[in-house]
Amino acid sequence: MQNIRLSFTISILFLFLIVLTHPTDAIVGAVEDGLVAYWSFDKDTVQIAKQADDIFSGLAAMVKGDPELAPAADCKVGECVLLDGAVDYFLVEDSDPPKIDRDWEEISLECWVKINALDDSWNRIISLDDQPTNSKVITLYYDDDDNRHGFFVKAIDKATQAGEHLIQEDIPLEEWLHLVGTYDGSNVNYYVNGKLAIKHTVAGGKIAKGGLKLGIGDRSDGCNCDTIQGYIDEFRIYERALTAAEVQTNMKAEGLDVSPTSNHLSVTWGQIKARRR
Ligand SMILES: [Ca+2]
Ligand SMILES: [Ca+2]
Ligand SMILES: [Ca+2]
Repeated sequence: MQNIRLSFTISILFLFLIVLTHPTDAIVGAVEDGLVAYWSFDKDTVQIAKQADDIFSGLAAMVKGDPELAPAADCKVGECVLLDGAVDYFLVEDSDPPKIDRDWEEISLECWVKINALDDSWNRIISLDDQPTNSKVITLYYDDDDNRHGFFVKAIDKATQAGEHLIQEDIPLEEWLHLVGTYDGSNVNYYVNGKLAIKHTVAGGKIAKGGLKLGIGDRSDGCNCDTIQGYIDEFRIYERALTAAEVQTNMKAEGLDVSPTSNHLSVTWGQIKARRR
């Protein structure tokens, strides 16, 4: 009896050891504090002729044009989407209660992108805006004509001055770039591959609600004038300015935080299962 009890105890200890040393600990999860929505563009979240689902809060991005669901081998984390520069983009209108058309005291936009080719002026990778009014703009964008890329912020009468506040060169082509733009009501930071690439000030305060929509791959009103040719993966939007350290964490992230303190275990365990398929 003593022996059975001892071996039982040892088995339990081994089980604990296995759990503690399990490789899931090695998966870096993206920051969840302030996260509003997250499009992984993994295949189980995309109906390519219809919509792509945000797996964090359930927003739907409606498909416009004919983007493709790209295989994991061509993407950064799981599958992603490929836009051809003609019409293709995703439109997020909103939900009830609103998650997009609301006051943004602070904001961060984050994604992986691989641009295949340049074409004329403004191209919007991600754009939160009130087009066609155009009084509020938050966008990760690039501009071939003027050889620029960066994080553009316009809050009513204060705006980024493209000629001085952005990186004055074309966005690199045919390589995956991790881009993050953060705005805290005055400071605008643009990170490329985990490093602060340029910063400037737009003392515009909050981005106020009213007509705000989200475009992934074009302006929110789908002008077909700011489309991109390339891949987008792992798009996250936050209601606060991420820190430099958090930007680096997110660059290494595959999915969301799986730590026991996470409030979203159901989502994250689902993702782990998805990753192991
Ligand atoms: Ca993905
Ligand atoms: Ca197209
Ligand atoms: Ca150029």
